[in-house]
Amino acid sequence: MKVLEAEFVKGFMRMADDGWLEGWHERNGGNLSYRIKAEEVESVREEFTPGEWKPIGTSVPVLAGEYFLVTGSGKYFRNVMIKPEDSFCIIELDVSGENYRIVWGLVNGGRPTSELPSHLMNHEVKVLATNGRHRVIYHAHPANTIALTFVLPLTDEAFTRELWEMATECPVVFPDGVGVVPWMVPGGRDIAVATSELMKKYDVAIWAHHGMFCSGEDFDLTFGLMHTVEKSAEILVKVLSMTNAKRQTITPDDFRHLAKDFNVTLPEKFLFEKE
Ligand code: 2HA
Ligand code: ZN
Repeated sequence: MKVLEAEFVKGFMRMADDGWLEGWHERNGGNLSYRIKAEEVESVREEFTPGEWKPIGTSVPVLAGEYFLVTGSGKYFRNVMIKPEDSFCIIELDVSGENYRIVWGLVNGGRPTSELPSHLMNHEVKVLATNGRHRVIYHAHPANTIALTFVLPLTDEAFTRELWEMATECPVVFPDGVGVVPWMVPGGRDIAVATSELMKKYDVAIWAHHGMFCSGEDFDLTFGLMHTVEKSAEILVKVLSMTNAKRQTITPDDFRHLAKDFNVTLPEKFLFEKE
């Protein structure tokens, strides 16, 4: 089968385009990766033309030999639908988990996303934490979430609690909460280490003054997670634009009742009494 005819590739492209349409991918902002299933790799292998091995910039031994769909560095989400083979690629990791090579795509040259270390370190953490269920890592620049990083304390507790309060579905969609990474230089190993540490506990990591990372099992769940967090952030931005004092909200006991009925566990550290 041709790569562009495969369902997993169509799903990847649709998700990228959905993010573009949401306004989360100005210029070359954001990046997306998918850990390809073995049978999916076999279904498109006939089109592979392996390039040179190159260093990843970090070490991900758990992912040795795996294949990933990844957006290209400097490429625009806006172009994924019309120029797919120029905008993303399939990479293969070597047996050490320290090098990759492009086997398909980026036909006009280029390399995988500048955030490849963060993507792969997040994938490695999630393979271990979910027994291989999570396959999608998504990074975008959604404006409301970013705006909140200028006004809320940069703590997991503050962000999780405020986002949960803004929409009843939130504690059900991300019951573990969200993590916050303070401002750091993007693109390197340090921010990748900080993000993947948070991904051991959460499926969402917010990068202060930059954007968000989400992890999930498939394209629908991962896009839906980013969408839910950003919608909640939008509501909080609207509320804070009207007043800095909520007249009423969802209380810690309300959350405990919700948790019981929806069969989720909400960590008590997020259900603190507010001053
Ligand atoms: O340009 O979003 O974080 C891609 C990015 C870098
Ligand atoms: Zn970014």
